[in-house]
Amino acid sequence: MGEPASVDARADALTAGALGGDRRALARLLTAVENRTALAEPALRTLYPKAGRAHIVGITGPPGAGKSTLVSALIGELRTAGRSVAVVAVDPSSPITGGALLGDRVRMQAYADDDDVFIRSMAARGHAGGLASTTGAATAVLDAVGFDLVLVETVGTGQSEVEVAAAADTTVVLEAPEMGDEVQAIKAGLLEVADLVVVNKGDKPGAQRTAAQLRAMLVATGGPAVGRRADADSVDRPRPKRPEVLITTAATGEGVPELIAALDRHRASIAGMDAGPARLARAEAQVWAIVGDRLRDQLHAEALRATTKRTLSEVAAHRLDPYAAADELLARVVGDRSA
Ligand SMILES: Nc1nc2c(ncn2[C@@H]2O[C@H](COP(=O)(O)OP(=O)(O)O)[C@@H](O)[C@H]2O)c(=O)[nH]1
Ligand SMILES: [Mg+2]
Repeated sequence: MGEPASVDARADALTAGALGGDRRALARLLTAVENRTALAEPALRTLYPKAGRAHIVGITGPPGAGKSTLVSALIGELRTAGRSVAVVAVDPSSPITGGALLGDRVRMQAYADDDDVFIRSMAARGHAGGLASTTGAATAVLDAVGFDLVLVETVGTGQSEVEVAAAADTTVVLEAPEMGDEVQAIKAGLLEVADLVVVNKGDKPGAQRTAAQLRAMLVATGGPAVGRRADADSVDRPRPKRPEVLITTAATGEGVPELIAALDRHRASIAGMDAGPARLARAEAQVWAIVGDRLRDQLHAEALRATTKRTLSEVAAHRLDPYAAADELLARVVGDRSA
């Protein structure tokens, strides 16, 4: 009988469910946000004002450093302290078939019955340039429904860690001893986004030495500093001081309470910075993504579709440069709106 529920009504139902602790509703909301379906907008409009209380922690580093193991150890320690925690695992491969994630799943089964733990994987694929906004929207949802901490695990092998750093209040860069030259190469880029540097696998020989090297590197470069990133085309993140270098053994939990204390200290150091650089960067990523979506929608709407296509064809044929084309398209939309 009756009409199918409107998008707004369905969004309201899911939002109310998620806020009331219904984990399936929460999962469906996150799917809507990740896929940017029509449900996402009304849901985020309701949820966004309720967010802003959680501590969003990004955990990045090379594959195999022990990020997932550390996340698991952090969950255990946080739960012992009575704090609720959500995890967003950004996996570059498919979220369903990713081998590493399967291992994570098994590991996380321990929390299957704990309502104060929520684990979600998200595919990084297909989000070029949009990872920060998608992650930002997902963490806003988890924040709004009341998790104390939201951990975002992401493989630090390229641009993704910079994007995820934009979505976090505190970014932890994880390293492991004896990871060779490959790590050297990754390090410089990764260290730039670090608020805390953690050498995991403290049980292995070389952990102390790796930590000492990292401290030396951070001293030599003066540590990440405000405005240091040369390619910064978005708001810079705060760099109140050189990142601490800690050692953990995620496999046994050693050093994990100290890591939590360091996370709390970092959080305290940025507290009150409601519109501080990290949050501005996150806001910027989300808003620009929506501005882009809105522009695209308008340019592909009935009235403009044909001219948009023609302009794009002109660029494809090299009769028009992309900048001139962008100006033309913008002028059409702005003209369209002000009419
Ligand atoms: N010896 C040792 N191994 C660890 C430690 N933490 C993680 N590992 C192992 O390192 C491997 C990669 O861990 P994983 O958490 O999947 O790394 P990720 O790719 O960074 O998420 C696994 O075999 C873990 O068991 C640790 O503290 N000590
Ligand atoms: Mg992992």
